Amino acid sequence: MRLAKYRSLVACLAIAMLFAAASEAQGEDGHRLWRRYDQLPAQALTRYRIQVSEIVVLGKSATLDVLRAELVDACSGLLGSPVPSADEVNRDGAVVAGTPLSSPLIKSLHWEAQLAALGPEGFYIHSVRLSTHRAIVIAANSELGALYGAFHFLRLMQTLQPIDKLDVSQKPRLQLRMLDHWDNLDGSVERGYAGRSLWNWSALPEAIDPRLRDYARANASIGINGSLLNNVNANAQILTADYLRKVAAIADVFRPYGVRIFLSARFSAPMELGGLMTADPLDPEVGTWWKNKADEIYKAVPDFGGFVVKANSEGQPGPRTYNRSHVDGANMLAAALAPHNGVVVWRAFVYDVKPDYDRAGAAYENLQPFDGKFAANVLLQVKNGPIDFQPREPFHPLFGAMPKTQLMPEFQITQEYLGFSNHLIFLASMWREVFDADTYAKGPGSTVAKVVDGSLYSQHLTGIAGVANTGSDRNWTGHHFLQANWYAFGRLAWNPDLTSRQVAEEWIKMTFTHDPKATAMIARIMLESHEALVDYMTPLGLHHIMWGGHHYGPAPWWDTEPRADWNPVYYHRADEKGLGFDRTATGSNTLSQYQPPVRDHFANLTTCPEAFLLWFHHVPWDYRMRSGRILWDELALHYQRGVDWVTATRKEWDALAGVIDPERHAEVAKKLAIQERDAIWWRDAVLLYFQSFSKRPLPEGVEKPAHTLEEYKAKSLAW
Ligand code: GCV
Repeated sequence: MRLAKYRSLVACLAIAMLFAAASEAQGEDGHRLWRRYDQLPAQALTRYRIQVSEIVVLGKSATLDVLRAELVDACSGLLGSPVPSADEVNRDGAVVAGTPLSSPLIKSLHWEAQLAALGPEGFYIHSVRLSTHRAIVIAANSELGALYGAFHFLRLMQTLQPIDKLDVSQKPRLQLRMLDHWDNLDGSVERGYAGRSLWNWSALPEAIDPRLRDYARANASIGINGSLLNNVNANAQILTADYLRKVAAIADVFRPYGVRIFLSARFSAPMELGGLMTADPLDPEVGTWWKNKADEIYKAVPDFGGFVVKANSEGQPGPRTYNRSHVDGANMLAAALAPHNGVVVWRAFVYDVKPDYDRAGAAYENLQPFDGKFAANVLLQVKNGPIDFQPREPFHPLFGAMPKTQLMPEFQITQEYLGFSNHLIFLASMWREVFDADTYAKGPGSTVAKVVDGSLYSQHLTGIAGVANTGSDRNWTGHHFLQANWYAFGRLAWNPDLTSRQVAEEWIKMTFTHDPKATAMIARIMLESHEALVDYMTPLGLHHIMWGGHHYGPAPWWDTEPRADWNPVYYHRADEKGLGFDRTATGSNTLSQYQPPVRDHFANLTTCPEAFLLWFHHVPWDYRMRSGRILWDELALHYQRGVDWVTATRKEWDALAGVIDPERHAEVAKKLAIQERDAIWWRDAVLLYFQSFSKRPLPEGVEKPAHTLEEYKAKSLAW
């Protein structure tokens, strides 16, 4: 007892010193993400200080240590006074966290029934009395579950929720929630706009960058439990013994936070590394090579998650190189990983050029015939839409067409086609559209969310991947607001039913401000941002009209890429008659890949949502839209509306000076200026170009372009 008191006194002093040092040292550079544990507003402090007085995390393990430290640091910071760690419940306001195994206090509560339903990662938070004292208990079946519970509890405080009568049970809806890093071994990041790779390969395994821990901690705080370290355009070197030592060092840092490592496997690795003459998946030597490689990996990284494979896509090798099928390839790798409980994430992003083909139908054609053929530890990873992470796409037809296959959506958090890290856009709204889309695969209500969370077809293994937007930039994502997309991805992966508003408001309060007016204004900006970006980039179902290669800025005229389907002209099909890609029965008919109610809905011009009009139809310039305006006028007004939104947002943001700290305020303001410049560029360049087909004047209310079409065509990235 005395020892316990002494320890808690020492802990108090240490925290007080830490706390003083921290508040001095913190600059507002965004590095702390949404885990800013600064003192909460006065109105919350009084009650929270009574409700939270000490932290009781019993037991010792890497995860329990992390859990204890997080609760102590966070509560001390949020309450503005030291909250000590204790070995027993000494007073009212104890926060007790752990599992029945790690904590006799939790075991004594006999919560077997409550915990039974929570699975390995869920948590139960309940206000109770322990040894006559009021306490909040965060209990779980695993230490990781308790850590997730602790982060949830902290989120409640950070967002000023009541914590007096807690009774919260949660478990993730999707099992594998992973960030995919398209990081190359030379430190560059494919489609990365926030600096270099976070993994410093040349310094590993000896030197561990503290950011690795920060990264794992941020992920754990939003429930992300997997990280693909290397680009899917893979370099086989990652599988060499040298690199596996480096990978193991990263895994050691991530492990306490429950983040498991995945690697992109280059399909031809048995030839490149093993000296085999072939990588044919049905060749026994090849199978053995992968089996041995899997064994070697699991020796170095016992909790390795598995392989992600981009096969026979954009020049990557794959089973089809040897006249074998995707199933042959995926199942061969699955067999190598199965003894270790590893999984294969096989990507459905496969598209071969054929005469008259429509890229939007390619993944379905390549993969759908294999429904029901993949091994039990294979997940088929399907991009949200059928083309490639456009500002808006209809949902991918595969979600409604593979009932016997474990499907896993792939979202892109990094903004390859969405203005890099220069444009403020909150992607939760876009992802909600995808989750909520009804595939009709098993009648009405068969939403994408229900397909991928396993509830529609009792899918055994579930998951979701987001292509990361993180990098070595101090603020992680290159733009303070784009941290919200990392946050939103994790939150929606945990619970795909959360509303965009809920996620936005949580994030704002944790990251920027508790000021109600400012929160409301920022939330509105975030919630409107996706529609606005679609307006100034690709309204009414237009898609892929960006510059070739880098995909930044408008270039609807672009037609010099070696593949037809990398050129904007392939997608918009503008001519003197009209605009858009006919994917109905009179055109490519890839609309037939959707279930009949969806197909009919999109095929009929009167029911097709205007947001997808030009995705599915080639529409005359003078077609009457629902507004009564003709297509050309409506299109032009969408572009103008997008620009107007950015202009208005800049003003609103300026008005928040004084509410937001000056450093982040100024940095966001600079990015908004770029966004406005780009929105104008988009409007003017695209409208001038399409005007050369429509031959119609700009409608009233649309500003005249400042340059000629030729000047826009000649423009490089630096305008
Ligand atoms: C990693 C698009 C991107 C590529 C990316 C590819 C993929 O084509 O432009 O950079 O490659 O998608 O998802 O594999």
